[in-house]
Amino acid sequence: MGLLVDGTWTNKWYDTSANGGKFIRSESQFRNWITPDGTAGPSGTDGFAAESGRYHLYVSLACPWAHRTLIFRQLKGLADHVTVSVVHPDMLQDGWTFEPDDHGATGDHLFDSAFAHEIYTRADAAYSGRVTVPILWDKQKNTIVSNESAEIIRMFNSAFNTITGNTQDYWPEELHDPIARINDRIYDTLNNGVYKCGFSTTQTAYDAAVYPLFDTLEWLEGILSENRYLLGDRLTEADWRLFTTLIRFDPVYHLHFKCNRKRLIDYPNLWAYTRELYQIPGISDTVNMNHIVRHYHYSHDTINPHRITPINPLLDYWEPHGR
Ligand SMILES: N[C@@H](CCC(=O)N[C@@H](CS)C(=O)NCC(=O)O)C(=O)O
Repeated sequence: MGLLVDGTWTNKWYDTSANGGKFIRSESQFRNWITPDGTAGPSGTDGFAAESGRYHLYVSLACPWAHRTLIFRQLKGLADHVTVSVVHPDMLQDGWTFEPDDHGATGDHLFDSAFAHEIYTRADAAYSGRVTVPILWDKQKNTIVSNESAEIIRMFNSAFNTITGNTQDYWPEELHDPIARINDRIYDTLNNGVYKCGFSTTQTAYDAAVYPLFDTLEWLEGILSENRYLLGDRLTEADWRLFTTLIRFDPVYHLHFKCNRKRLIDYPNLWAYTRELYQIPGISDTVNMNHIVRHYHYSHDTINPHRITPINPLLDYWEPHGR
């Protein structure tokens, strides 16, 4: 596990000692946007027009942030337009690697690189920072468009609509404010909250993360007892951002990250809602439990030094959801 410093790979894990044992996620640095005509988006520069076959996604099937982008690629009919490479689930001293496996790791289809950090230095030879997935690559400009999943899903939501004919909108104008509000709480206490629990290195930091996490789950259980989806009858990006954390909750976060006050299946509405989203056509293909369970338990040796991968709880995601 490590990061790039001035373009050189350095094997260093997150240093929590400066922050009272708290895990603080760094900001993504590549923030350009694909737009229908190549004009600049809310950040970054112009020149990234939506075109079939031009862009490539680098993902880990284990990673909840990368998972969002795969879901939007699926939902928005982009599978024939945006190509994908999948990293190996074990993230060790070299970071993410392109070692293929029998469970979905593909190698690097574009450059046959050994390591994901090579993709970052290809875009910026002096890059300093973490080497994270997802990475959205532009084959034409030979650079990274974006490494921020929250923004990649917004691009996928609308930039390619005229190419695909798919106008399904998961970020509808009239719901921008309520979606942003619910995303903020879910990001802080749940999507990132599970990491804050798991990566904390003091009791105080863990306590500060774990109670708000379960308060949020209780709150969401209440919302979903009245609403079909988070914002009412309409499925939005907020649901998909929540889904990638929920699907990992019982197999990984409950045990490995010590989020163990309750399991997902102890919340009848959240559990049925997770199954409903899982059963939407194309979504189950984006969920790879082998990579999910393997990655966390095998990679984080500060949490699980013997790298023993536990057996999975028996969960039936295909059980009728009744919603
Ligand atoms: N803000 C980024 C976060 C991505 C992220 O942290 N990905 C994790 C995998 S789940 C990663 O690649 N971590 C490697 C590292 O931190 O060194 C996003 O949402 O795209």
